[in-house]
Amino acid sequence: MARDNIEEHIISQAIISDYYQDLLESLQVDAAVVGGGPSGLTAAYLLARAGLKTALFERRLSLGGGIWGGGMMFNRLVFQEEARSLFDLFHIRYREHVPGYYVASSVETAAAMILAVCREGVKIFNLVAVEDVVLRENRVAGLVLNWSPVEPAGLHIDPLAIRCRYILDATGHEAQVVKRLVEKNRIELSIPGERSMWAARGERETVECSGEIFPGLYVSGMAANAVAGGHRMGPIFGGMVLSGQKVAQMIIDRWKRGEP
Ligand code: 48F
Repeated sequence: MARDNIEEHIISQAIISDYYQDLLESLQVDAAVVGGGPSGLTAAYLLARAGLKTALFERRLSLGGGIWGGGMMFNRLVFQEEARSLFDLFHIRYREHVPGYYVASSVETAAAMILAVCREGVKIFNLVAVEDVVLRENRVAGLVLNWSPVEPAGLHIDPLAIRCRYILDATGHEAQVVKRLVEKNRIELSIPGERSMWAARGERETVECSGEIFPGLYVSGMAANAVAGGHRMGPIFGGMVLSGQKVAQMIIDRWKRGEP
């Protein structure tokens, strides 16, 4: 193709048709992950790898959530022995700082996890915010979506919705999906938010508290911590990836049993 023969409208056509094909295919999925931080990325990767049709919605431009910032902008993160196999699974390089404490680049961690999720076939929708859930009887049955700039701009624009069998709230300490469900439906569930820092406890609580919180709705990572009132843990990320793994396995087992 000659360089002076590039048609702008064909470029637009390629982008629009490719994106909309993904969007149309994602109107009904098995699993919808809300939030592209470490727990959401881990869960999305494992769900797609197990064969579930999986979509991930992230309201920011880039995926990765709190990974990029490392600790106080030092672009490194730490994880512990229990999480090593997951860092290996994503082909992330690391070194043992002292026995039991592993350190990795936060940039490499984010990049490796994002690439793995893309390559596993997860449909990714960044710049899309989850506003609400779709309800059927006493369970969640879908997500209500809008472009993320709509809400901050105060625009009165109705959302679109998709159907899904299982939803994962991996929105970090805001626990946005659970909060919306509780507020809108006057559900008796208090969301205390995270406690002050205690790394050992926070790491344990995050994994313990990850699971199904309402029929069809799961929480992981800092969202699980916020819902249960667990301690924050700072820039140690083992609990985040282990929490995503735990929830993914719960959903995969249920899906394999053919349960809604
Ligand atoms: O906060 P985030 O990284 O969640 P996480 O997986 O990991 C927490 C750690 O990063 C860190 C930590 C160390 O262990 O404590 O904080 O629990 O990622 C949450 C993502 O969800 C997106 C948000 O932009 C972020 O990238 N998000 C939040 N609300 C919405 C959303 C929403 N309503 N719709 C779509 N995405």
